[in-house]
Amino acid sequence: MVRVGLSMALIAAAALALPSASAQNAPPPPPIAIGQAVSGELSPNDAQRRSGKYEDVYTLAGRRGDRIDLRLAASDFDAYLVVTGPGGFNLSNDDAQDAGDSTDSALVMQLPADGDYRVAVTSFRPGETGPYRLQASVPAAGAAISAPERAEPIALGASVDGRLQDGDSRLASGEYVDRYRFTARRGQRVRIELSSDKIDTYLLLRRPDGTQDANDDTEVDGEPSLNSRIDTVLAEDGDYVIAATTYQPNVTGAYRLTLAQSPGIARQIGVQGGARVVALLVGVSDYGERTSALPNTDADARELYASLRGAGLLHPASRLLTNEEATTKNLAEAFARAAAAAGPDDLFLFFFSGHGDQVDVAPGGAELDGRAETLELYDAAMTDAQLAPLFASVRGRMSMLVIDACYAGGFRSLVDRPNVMGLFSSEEDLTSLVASRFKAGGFLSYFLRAGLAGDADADGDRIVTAGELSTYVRRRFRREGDIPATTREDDRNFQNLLIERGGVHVDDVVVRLAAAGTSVAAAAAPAPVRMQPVPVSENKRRR
Ligand SMILES: [Ca+2]
Ligand SMILES: [Ca+2]
Ligand SMILES: [Ca+2]
Ligand SMILES: [Ca+2]
Repeated sequence: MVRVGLSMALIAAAALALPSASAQNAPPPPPIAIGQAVSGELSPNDAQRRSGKYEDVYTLAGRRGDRIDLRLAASDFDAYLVVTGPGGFNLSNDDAQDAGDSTDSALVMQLPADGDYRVAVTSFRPGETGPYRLQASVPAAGAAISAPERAEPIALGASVDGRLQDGDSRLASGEYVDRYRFTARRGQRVRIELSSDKIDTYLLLRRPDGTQDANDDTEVDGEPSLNSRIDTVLAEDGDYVIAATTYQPNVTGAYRLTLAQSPGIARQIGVQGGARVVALLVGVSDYGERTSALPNTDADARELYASLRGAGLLHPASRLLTNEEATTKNLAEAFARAAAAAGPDDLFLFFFSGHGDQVDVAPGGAELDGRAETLELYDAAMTDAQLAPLFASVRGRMSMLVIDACYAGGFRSLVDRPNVMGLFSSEEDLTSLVASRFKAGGFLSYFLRAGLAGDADADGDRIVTAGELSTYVRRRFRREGDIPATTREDDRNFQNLLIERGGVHVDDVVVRLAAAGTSVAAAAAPAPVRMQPVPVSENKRRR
C-alpha cells in the first residue's frame, strides 16, 4: 500500500473497495515520473494478481524514445517488476543482473511509443508483503537496455518442428532451451504439447507476472510417456513464454511443439451453463416471539436468490423461504420438491442464514462434543441429524450446503458422500457474527453471493470451480482480520470459516457463468463492497 501523500492514500483505499476480480473499474493508479522515488508497502489489503501476488500499480506517462532506469528495492520480500504499455510492450524483471545476491529488480527501458505505461510492483512469490522503494531515474550513460527474452512468435493453432542443439540457449541448470512467445487474452484455455521420440521433453510456461507452470511427463492416449503437456487457463492478458527444454542437461534432439485452443478438461467439458442451480434458500430475521430478531439474514437469502436469477443460473424449481415461511414443514416440502427436480446436470444449493444453536445430547460418534447443532427455523429448531436425510434425498451433479449461523461447523457431517461440498461460517463450537458493515446478515452469505456472481472466477474462464470459490471466500474472510467469536460458555476465540470439499475436486465446476459482457451477468454484479474498517463494537452482534 502506498503512503506517499494524501492523494495516493485515497486511491489505495479506493482500490481496496474492489474485489480482486474487478480491477477494471479501479481509479487510475498514481503517477511515477523520471527523477521520482516512491516508498510503499505491499500488504494484504492490496489488489491481488490472479496468481495471488499482491501488487501496487503506478502509471508512467512516456514518450517514444524516453530512457528510464526503474529500480525496485525491498528487504522483506523478493521484488518483481512488471511494465506493460502501448503496442504490447511487456518487460519484467525478477532479480537485477547488476545487484549481486540481492533479489531487487531493475529495468532499463527505452520506450517504443508515446503513451501510459503500467508499472506493477509485485513479488516473486504469491502472498509476499512488506515495504519497498521504487525509483525512476535517467539511466547511466551506456547502460544496456533491457530486452525481452529472445523468443520466436508462435500462433494459436500452430505446430512447430524444432531441434535442441549445440549453440542454443541453456537454462541455468544446463538444459538446452528454445523459447516461443504468444499473446493471450484472460480466460483463454490453451493446451501446449511438447513431444519427441528422441528426448525426454520438459515444458515450461511463464505467465506475464513471472509465475511459471511446468510439466515433465504426461499420459498420451492413456499411456505413460516422457512427453510434456500443459493444459491451463490463462488468467491475464499479456505475453506468455513457452520454454521447450529437456529433463536432463546437455541433451539435444528434435521435438514438436503445438499450441492449441484446449477442448477443456474432462471434469468440466460436460457441465452445462444456464438455469442449472436448484436452490433452496432460507433466511430468517424475524423469529416472532421465539427468540431475538437478526438484521439482514432474510435479505441474505433473498439477495442470493436475486443474484442467481439475474445471472441466469436459477432453476425454476428453486425456492426461497424467509421469516414466517421458513417452517420445518415448508422446509421438508421444499426439499421433496427439489429432490424431484434436481437432475444429473444440476447443482443443488441449500443455503441458510439465521440463528444457530446447540443442544445437549449423549456424546458419541455423530456428536463428539455431546452437542447437536441446530438451524433455528421460524417455528422450531432443526438439528443436523434431522437435516441430514432431507439433504441426502436431493441428488444432482453436485450438492452444496452453505450455513451462515452460529455453530455452523456442526453441519460438516452432512458432507458424507461424493459430490457434496459444505461451507460453514464458523467452527462447531463458535458463534458467527452479523456482517453489519456489508449490510448483510453474515460474511459468508455476502462473500458467497459475490463469488457465485463471478467474482470468484479467478482465471476468467466463466467457470467458478470449487477451488476458486473456496479460495475466494477464504481470501475475503482473511481481509476482515480477526472476527471475534465465543463459545456457548462465552470463552473467547475467533470466527474461522470451515470449508469441507469432501470428494469434490478443486477443478469441479460449481457454476458455469454466461459469457462475459452479457446483460444478465451485469445485472448480477454485486453492490460495490465498502472496505473502510469500522470498530468491532459496531459489529458485535452474534447470531
Ligand atoms: Ca526479485
Ligand atoms: Ca518428460
Ligand atoms: Ca456437535
Ligand atoms: Ca474459473
